[in-house]
Amino acid sequence: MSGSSMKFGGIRVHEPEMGRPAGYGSRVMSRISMSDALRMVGISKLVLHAWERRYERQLAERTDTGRRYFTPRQVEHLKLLKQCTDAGHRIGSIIDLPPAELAALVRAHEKRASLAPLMDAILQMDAAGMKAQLAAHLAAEGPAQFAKETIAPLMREVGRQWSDGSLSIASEHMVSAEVRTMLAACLDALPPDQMPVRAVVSTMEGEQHEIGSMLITLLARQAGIGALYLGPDLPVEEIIRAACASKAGIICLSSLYGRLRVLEPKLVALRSKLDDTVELWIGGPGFTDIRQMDGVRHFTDVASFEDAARAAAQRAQLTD
Ligand code: B12
Repeated sequence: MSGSSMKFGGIRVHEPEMGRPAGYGSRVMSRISMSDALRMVGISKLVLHAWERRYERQLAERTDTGRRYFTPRQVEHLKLLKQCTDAGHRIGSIIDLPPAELAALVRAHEKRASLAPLMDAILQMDAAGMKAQLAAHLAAEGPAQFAKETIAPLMREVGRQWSDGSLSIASEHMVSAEVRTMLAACLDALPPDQMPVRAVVSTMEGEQHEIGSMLITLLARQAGIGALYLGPDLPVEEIIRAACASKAGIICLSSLYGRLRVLEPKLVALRSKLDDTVELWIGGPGFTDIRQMDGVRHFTDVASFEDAARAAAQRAQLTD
């Protein structure tokens, strides 16, 4: 073989000669031998062949003389496939996913694994252990990260185990109560009074899930919006009354269990009774399939909500 060599992950890889056709996805392709690649990924030749045969995929390249080799990118792809199968995903369900989605699956698995001790405490109804672990997460992560990266995935895991019957309703109630208490304390530590824009946050009548709206209240305050948390399950008239009394420029609603045929007419009624200057922001899984409505801003992710909240706070500061 001619061409130069370089180190990649402790393994010597070969740069092809100038003028050779470059492999897929890279202009200058490095070649990693089959044995080095399998060692780096941690799978056997048998497993690789089984994946390729069963799903009719070529996961490696071939030289002109028919020798199989991998590019660094292909090795990274294989590593992700391996990590996902280790995490319990069937290869058939992930083999066609792009690397970014595989990486997201790996991250979600790592998060679940890191929450395992907390889930054990919850399953065993060990209230003291659960509180201590939640407090440690809050201290290490700070309120916003704690809410987004510990509470949200934790509650999803609670929901998953609750619906497959492995976690009791009592355990779910215990963790929900503690999470509410902790989020309320985070809100107390960040009073909305001096913030430039006022908002109210709630859920519509019939929706008892309130942790999503508490989380949103906290993120809004972190972004500089003076958000008032009204509690869940409010009729349209009460939401309007609260928004007027607190001079809110934004009404923010969360839904986890929304039934669209119930939610949509209520949303239409709410919008029609509000002054045009009042913004209506909605988000959460219950609103996923809601049709687009004039004067209703639907957020499909938390990051865009935070951006919008920061922008609204900045606008208000400029006009002050
Ligand atoms: C705790 C809980 C309860 C508690 C709520 C306690 C409380 N005080 O809040 C109680 C016991 C009351 C309850 C009741 C019910 N629940 Co429940 N519950 C849950 C559970 C386990 C956690 C919910 C939670 O707090 N999540 C925390 C939030 C923060 O997580 P999140 O939704 O992922 O939030 C993220 C985004 O959605 C977003 N977001 C949320 N809101 C907003 C708003 C805006 C503006 C934006 C931008 C973003 C945003 O921000 C978060 C950050 O990532 C979920 C499981 C799950 N997968 O969520 C089931 C779940 C929501 N419940 C469910 C069900 C079916 C019910 C009941 C019908 C059960 C029953 N048979 O009685 C009732 C319905 C009650 C009602 N009418 O509302 C289902 C809903 C399925 C569906 N799609 O319809 C779920 C998904 C469980 C499941 N796997 O089946 N529940």
